[in-house]
Amino acid sequence: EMGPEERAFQERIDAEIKIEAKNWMPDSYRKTLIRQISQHAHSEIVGMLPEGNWVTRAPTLKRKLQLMAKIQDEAGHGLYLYSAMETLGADRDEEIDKLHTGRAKYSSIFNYPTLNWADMGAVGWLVDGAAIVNQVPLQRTSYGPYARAMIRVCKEESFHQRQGYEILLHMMRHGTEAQQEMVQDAINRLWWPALMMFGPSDEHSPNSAQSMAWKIKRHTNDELRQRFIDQTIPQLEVLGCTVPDPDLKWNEETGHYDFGEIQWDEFNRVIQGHGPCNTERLNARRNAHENGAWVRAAAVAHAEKKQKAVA
Ligand code: FAQ
Repeated sequence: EMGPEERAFQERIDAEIKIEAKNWMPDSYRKTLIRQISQHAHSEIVGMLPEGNWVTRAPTLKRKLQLMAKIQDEAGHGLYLYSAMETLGADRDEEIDKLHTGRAKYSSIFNYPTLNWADMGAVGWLVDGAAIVNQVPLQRTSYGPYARAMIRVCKEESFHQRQGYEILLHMMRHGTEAQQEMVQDAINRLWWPALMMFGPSDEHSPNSAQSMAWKIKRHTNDELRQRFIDQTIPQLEVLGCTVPDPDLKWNEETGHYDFGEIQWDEFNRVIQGHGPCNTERLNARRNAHENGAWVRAAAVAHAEKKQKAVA
């Protein structure tokens, strides 16, 4: 049985009115949002690492500038998301500590290595492409601060997706045979992990039903995965590449692509901390945090000094 506060809350959601930080909300709605937004923020921050690997080896000055701009955008996304999370009463330091001690999740995709320059194209095209498909509906998520953060994030993700695709198109159209092979190799390695970004299949997604009822999520994991595949395959064909899935086939009847079975064992291993780069990623984050301690201390000292000068 819903109490009067909870009924008013659900009526607001049903009427498509955003929930704001000061509104009453069920504890479990707050917890779910803190979980999802913090994981999303951590993903943006950890997601800088696979690309950071290529900043010093970008093939031209322009490519380097584009890559640095993209990585800086991701830092910005992480920061807006941590701020949105704080409006729910969560503590940023505590949540970041959960990441650093392996108690918080972040997207599985960032636990795979980036082995050649084509990976920078494939990450932009496939990983940011998947992120957009997931995040466009989040612009209409029921919690106001999260929805508003997503508007700018989506604009920037579309630039990322386009720059990634352009890297691959350039390598396919103007590259040597070896460079064209690098593109296909990057797609072969990243295709299945990109599909896993949408999360477990609907029947194994414990959070979906409640998150849909609260309109935190607007579509199920499988719906968004299908949407991503349907819009990505035509782009793959323009590149002249293939995906490593012998079962991928256009289905005239459903109007969608059929595709093969995802290796859920691999997905579960990766989110439990045993993917190819989990240890490396967390070590890099912890080191960055420790090495940045003096910056945080200096910022606090500066703020205190300024406050004293005013008083
Ligand atoms: N990786 O019941 P569900 C980016 C967890 S884009 C790791 O279906 P839910 C941009 C899930 O948390 C990537 N864990 O869960 C970029 C839950 O665990 P918990 C970030 C995953 O929340 C591009 C459990 O499995 N985007 O960073 C994954 O309803 C390039 C059961 O799953 C977002 O986070 C996974 N792939 O649906 C940056 C988008 N999938 O907490 C740099 C916002 C599921 O119960 C470079 N998040 N899990 O222990 C969402 O839309 C949702 O949270 C889902 C999962 C769809 C990810």
